[in-house]
Amino acid sequence: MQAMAEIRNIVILTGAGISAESGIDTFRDAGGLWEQHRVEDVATPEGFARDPALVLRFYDLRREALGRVVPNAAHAALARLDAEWQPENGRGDLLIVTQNVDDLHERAGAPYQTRSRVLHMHGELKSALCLACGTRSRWDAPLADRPPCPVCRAPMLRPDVVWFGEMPYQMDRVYAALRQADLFVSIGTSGAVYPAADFVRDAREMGVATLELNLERSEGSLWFHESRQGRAGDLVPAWVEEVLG
Ligand code: BJW
Repeated sequence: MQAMAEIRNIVILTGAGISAESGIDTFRDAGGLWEQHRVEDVATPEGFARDPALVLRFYDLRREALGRVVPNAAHAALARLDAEWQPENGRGDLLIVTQNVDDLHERAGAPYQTRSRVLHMHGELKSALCLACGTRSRWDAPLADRPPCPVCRAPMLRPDVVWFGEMPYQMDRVYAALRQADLFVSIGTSGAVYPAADFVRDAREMGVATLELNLERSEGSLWFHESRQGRAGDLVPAWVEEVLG
């Protein structure tokens, strides 16, 4: 692993494991969301076409649950890193790419809309996508009662999240950041879903140092230069302390 002093640009990928200690279910762990629901029913465009009411309710419940959880020590540590790791402080660039649709990275740091260094590649619970006009709108209310789009008024809003078979958001920006990176860190993700699962191999091909922080060894662990096992709430603050030195 590269010496910390040589690291300027950092790309961090987060997954459901970083929000687990806040009380948000992961997908593939025991008792996770995919044990409670069939993926094909709630996380594919085909499932939505078959039974929109089921899918809208699934996401309404998860959006509502966000009001009952708060960011944990891992989100707080990344927010601190984000605040301090700035080119003008003699550090470098930072991009937090999250697969999570929750808003805990934002709530751990500066207020919504001012956060440009957190990228939600799988969309956000607090956003709605209009199937009629394509507008993405900030959204805090239920969608199951088919409210009208704030722009075109068509009652055709869906959760603004990325389902299987759909293209994740802002991939060009992710790959551009990886090309400039000195360090890629993956936190709390199983490495079971692509293209995020490939970032570690993409990074290595570009000569970027790679580090995994996860509760247990993941499907991608063997690809990382270093893999540390433990709870995100312990590992992430310790790693941020190391980096900020
Ligand atoms: C802790 C912890 C604690 C617990 N502390 N850790 C190549 C091969 C095969 C298939 C494909 C392929 N490329 C594409 C595909 C198809 C498909 C795919 O990946 N299928 C797989 C089943 C193999 N991918 C797609 O369709 C994607 N689109 C796409 O590829 O478009 C074409 C394209 C090509 C090239 C470039 C770009 C695009 C779209 C994928 C969309 C995924 N959507 C979901 C739902 C989002 C909305 C929602 O939230 O409902 O995204 S599925 C779900 O999985 C969600 C997550 O973001 C994602 C990843 O899950 P994550 O975060 O890793 O959670 P878990 O539960 O799996 O793991 C949690 C981890 O945390 C575990 O390891 C625990 O140990 C750990 N943990 N507690 C630290 N306290």
